[in-house]
Amino acid sequence: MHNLGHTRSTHQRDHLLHTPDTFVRAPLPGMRGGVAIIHAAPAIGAAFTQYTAELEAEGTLGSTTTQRFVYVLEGSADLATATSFQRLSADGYAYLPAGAEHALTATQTTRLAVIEKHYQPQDGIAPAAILIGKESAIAPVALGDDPDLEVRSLLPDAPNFDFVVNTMTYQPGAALSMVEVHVMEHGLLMLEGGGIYRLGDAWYPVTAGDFIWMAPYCPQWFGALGKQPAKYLIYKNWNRHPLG
Ligand code: UGY
Ligand code: MN
Repeated sequence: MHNLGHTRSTHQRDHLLHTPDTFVRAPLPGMRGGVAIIHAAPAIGAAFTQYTAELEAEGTLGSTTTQRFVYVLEGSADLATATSFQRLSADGYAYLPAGAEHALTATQTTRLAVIEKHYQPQDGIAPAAILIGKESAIAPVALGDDPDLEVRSLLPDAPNFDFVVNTMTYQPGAALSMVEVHVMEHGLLMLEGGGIYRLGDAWYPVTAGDFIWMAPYCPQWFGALGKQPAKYLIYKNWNRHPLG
């Protein structure tokens, strides 16, 4: 049955819900053996770029002059830098500061969440070094006093980072305790489960595989539905004065 033009995807002034049925794939400059689905970019008003890279074995990302954060969604990839060589498997991640020479090569069919952002230097603060980690090795912290809503911070909350990436895991029925309205923007990839996301003045059913961009000040709230936890990977700009 044809979908007759229906989709949950929607693009509004202050948010984008990007669902897999609408993903369009194209290679990025320098990428070999793979394609990218660009979810967020300056073209929608975002101050960062987020894409899913789908690589075949031996596929590689192109180089970048900006900071890059990579999270392995599926498969595995070898990360070679000037001083290290490491295999990243599912839920492994790497932060690469601007200018850090590196090559990331898939060892099998692999999907990566990639975030790139121009670094905003801060007087007297040296940029961060390369960081490699595994999401499942990070100790969770309850958000507020809700034991059913766990946050894992994948990057240190330190002034040499101008963004953070966290995972948030909601037990069924758990929800944000407030509608948030804040200056930071978000890139969000649903990893598991689903629920209802309030964005602006609309409430959307969302599920694993969906991407959401939230502009600065986009009213936002999430409640998890179903019988399994809902989990998402979420980017926000951080640690910088709004005047730059
Ligand atoms: O970090 C955050 O702002 C997070 N609580 N936002 C969200 O989940 N939409
Ligand atoms: Mn938020």
